[in-house]
Amino acid sequence: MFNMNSKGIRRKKSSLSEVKVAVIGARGVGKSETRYKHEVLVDNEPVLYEILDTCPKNEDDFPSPDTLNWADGILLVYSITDRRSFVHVKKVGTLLNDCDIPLYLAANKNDMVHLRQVSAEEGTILARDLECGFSEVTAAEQVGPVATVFQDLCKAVLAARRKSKHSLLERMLGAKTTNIKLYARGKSDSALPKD
Ligand SMILES: Nc1nc2c(ncn2[C@@H]2O[C@H](COP(=O)(O)OP(=O)(O)OP(=O)(O)O)[C@@H](O)[C@H]2O)c(=O)[nH]1
Ligand SMILES: [Mg+2]
Repeated sequence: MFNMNSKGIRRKKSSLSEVKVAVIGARGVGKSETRYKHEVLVDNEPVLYEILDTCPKNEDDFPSPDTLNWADGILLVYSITDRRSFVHVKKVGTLLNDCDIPLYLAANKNDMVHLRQVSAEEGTILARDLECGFSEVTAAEQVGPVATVFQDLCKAVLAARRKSKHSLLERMLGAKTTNIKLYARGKSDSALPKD
């Protein structure tokens, strides 16, 4: 019921936003390096995220329906030193674009510029096509930029949640008045004493 945050402050677990992130990418791009921390602040509110570190067996592996069902957001990772890993996330990202699931594109191994096969511009263009955030990081060395990646993705997930809640409310309020009356009668009926 209670959780301790990094500052040791006790709080109700229910007050925490939880975001599930699946990390998708070709083999060896550095996905497993992103697991160092599980809490970020979004608009000064702590958000706890759970990470699913996937491990594709084949190059053409697409995330499973179970993974997609589970995830609130997807972090697509490629390595700037591996063009095939870029082609992979491009393919997966393009297919996921119809699913309405928030994405973030991270280009890893930014320390290996001498072995660069994918330019920053290509990453920027793909992220623009996918309408998602993008940054180049060095997951193995830099903690801050990776935290920012999760922060941005969590922000996108929370915004998408608010939007779907809002459109649900709009649909409900926009429903026929008869439905609302029925609902109101149902409520008051059930509130009446039984005898
Ligand atoms: N130079 C450099 N190496 C990195 C970076 N991130 C990860 N690596 C190295 O890349 C290799 C693969 O990293 P992993 O995190 O195991 O990659 P993965 O995507 O989880 O790979 P699979 O689990 O096989 O799909 C390891 O040797 C890491 O140390 C980075 O930012 N820079
Ligand atoms: Mg791994």
